[in-house]
Amino acid sequence: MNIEQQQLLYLFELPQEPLNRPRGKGSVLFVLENDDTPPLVTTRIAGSPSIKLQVPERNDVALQDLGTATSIPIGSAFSFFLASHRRAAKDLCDVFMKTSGAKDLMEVAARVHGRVNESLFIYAISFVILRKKELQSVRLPSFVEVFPSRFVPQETLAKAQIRINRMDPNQREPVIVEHGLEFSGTHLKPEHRLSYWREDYGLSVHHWHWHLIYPVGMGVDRDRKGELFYYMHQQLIARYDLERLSLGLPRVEKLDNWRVPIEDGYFPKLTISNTGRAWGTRQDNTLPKDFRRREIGEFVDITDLEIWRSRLLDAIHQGFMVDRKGNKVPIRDDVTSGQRGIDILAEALEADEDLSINYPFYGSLHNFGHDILAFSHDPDNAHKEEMGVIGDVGISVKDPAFYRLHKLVDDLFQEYNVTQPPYSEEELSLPGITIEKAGVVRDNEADVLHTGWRKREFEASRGIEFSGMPVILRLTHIDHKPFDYRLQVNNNHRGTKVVTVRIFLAPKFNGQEQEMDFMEQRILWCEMDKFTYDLKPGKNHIVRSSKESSITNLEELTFGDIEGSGPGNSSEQLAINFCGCGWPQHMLLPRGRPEGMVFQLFFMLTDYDQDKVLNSGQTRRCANGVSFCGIQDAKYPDARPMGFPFDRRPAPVLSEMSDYARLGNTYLHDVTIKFLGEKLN
Ligand code: CUO
Repeated sequence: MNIEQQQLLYLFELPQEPLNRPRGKGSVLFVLENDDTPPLVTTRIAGSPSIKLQVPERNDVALQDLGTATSIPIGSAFSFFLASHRRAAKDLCDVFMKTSGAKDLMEVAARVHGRVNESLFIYAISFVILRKKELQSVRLPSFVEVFPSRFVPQETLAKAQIRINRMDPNQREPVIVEHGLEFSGTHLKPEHRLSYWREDYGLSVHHWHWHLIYPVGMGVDRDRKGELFYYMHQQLIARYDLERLSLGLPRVEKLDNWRVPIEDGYFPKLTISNTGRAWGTRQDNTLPKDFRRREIGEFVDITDLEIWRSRLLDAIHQGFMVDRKGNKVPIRDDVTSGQRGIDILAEALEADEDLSINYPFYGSLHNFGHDILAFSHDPDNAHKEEMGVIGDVGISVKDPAFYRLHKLVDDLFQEYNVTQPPYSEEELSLPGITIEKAGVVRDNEADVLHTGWRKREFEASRGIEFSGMPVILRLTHIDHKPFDYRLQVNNNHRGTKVVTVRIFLAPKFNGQEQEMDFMEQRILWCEMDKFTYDLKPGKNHIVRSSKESSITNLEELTFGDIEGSGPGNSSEQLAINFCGCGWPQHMLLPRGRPEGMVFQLFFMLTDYDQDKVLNSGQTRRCANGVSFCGIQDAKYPDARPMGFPFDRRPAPVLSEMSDYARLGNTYLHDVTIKFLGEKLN
């Protein structure tokens, strides 16, 4: 990252503060030509900023008229699920995309700063950085440090400011804000026992990044985008269910009846911005209502959602969709032609206005589902209340209703999946290759994995102004002890055989403590890792670290890491990490139970010659979290349908997991996960 690229990042700091406030811990000041406002130097910053970033006056025509980009009020919520907000994002991104190079983008963005909604501003600048070739080495700082008020209650942040106000003015030691196992509710309601998971910072960041890379309505049509929308969210729901079963809670139920009250409310206690505007709240047993927000020009009826769902189900069962001209378009997966029906279905269901095969007919079930839930407490703006967090792509995963909505979405995809022909035994096998043994090892102990609590620090003062004082947020989160997968594999071929190693995890028993059958367990298999391996002839011992997982992002990069002062600053980490997409590594394992909970690992080797995708092998840009995020500027690197082999119902000859396990290239193995709480070392 060169100096100009690094300077761009100061625009991510203090998104709600004017640019004449110092950034970079008081060392950097933007100086806008022809702006005579004196710098807002805070009381505790000694001396004046040493770096002055000169921003010349710009006469670009686009800067005079930002289109609808200024339509979202400053300080209010920005929602990618609202069509009008997506248009605003498109207009702003179009302006930023016309820049060339980091300096140009910095100057244009600095001129826009303060004129548009701050969440929209951060979204647009992130979007452009991820898409411009010349900015490919720019690393985005953690969303937690940019918007701390979305992770810690306003009350906690206000207390930090009060402490600062009372402190000796000469003190320079950072103020520590502990945010331990305090979440948005008490255990009086069983759902709140999962708050640590839903409100985990990494989960929110993952979801934010994913939608940044695969947005709707932004003219982004990446390889298998629709299928990835299905798969990433399917895996999110599966992992949520694993956590629920760990806690003895029933699996999440789909929200398929919009005409009965939603049992679980949500009160996040978080604020949208530094100005203290609160996210909307939802009482328990709120009845969803028609969405009539005149001020943003968005309207949808519950009946619309029901009609769209019914049309989508018709399409799934009839095997075709109807395009805008009335033509029938088949939606079966066809491996020979390369057509993936699931992409067509997903673009119509999510829905992307431009990519949907027939937006007026199939509507926008998922996006408006978010909106109806986000505004259920004030659907017509009678109370002038803000949307709930489920309307914000950055933190929607905190709300329990998110999972019920996405379970509904996933239910449609699963309905589609079971209409696909099952895999044949031949498609699942790999002659000549046998897994003799496979399992996991942690600290020299086999097949017992440990989870528990750990802490992680972020600089809250990068996102919020605390009189110039450094403020550190110390967050408690679930984590696990790293472990290795070990496989003993026989290659009976004469030469080397390249294989794809696929590893999944699922609970062995259901909520009634009965061993699950194939169809019950099928949608709970969580991808843990997927990688290629060159098997030499004869015996092979494969060792793979849990940290190398194909679904995870190793660590969130803080401002400090990027500047070179934080712990995550090894060059290896920066190289892998800079795109920031991927499931949080610390949430790779489900919690398990203190006494131990039995899960199953499923290992499968497939033929890389059939799995490989041309042109994808050469580039590794943004290849972390590849299974959920794909590879930037390249095709998705696995030709098989996502979730293979569990995306289809079983072949008649392979009706149970034990049948799958008797194929030589697979291995099913029990593993125990113990939750150690504070004792995790
Ligand atoms: Cu990710 Cu609904 O798509 O939140």
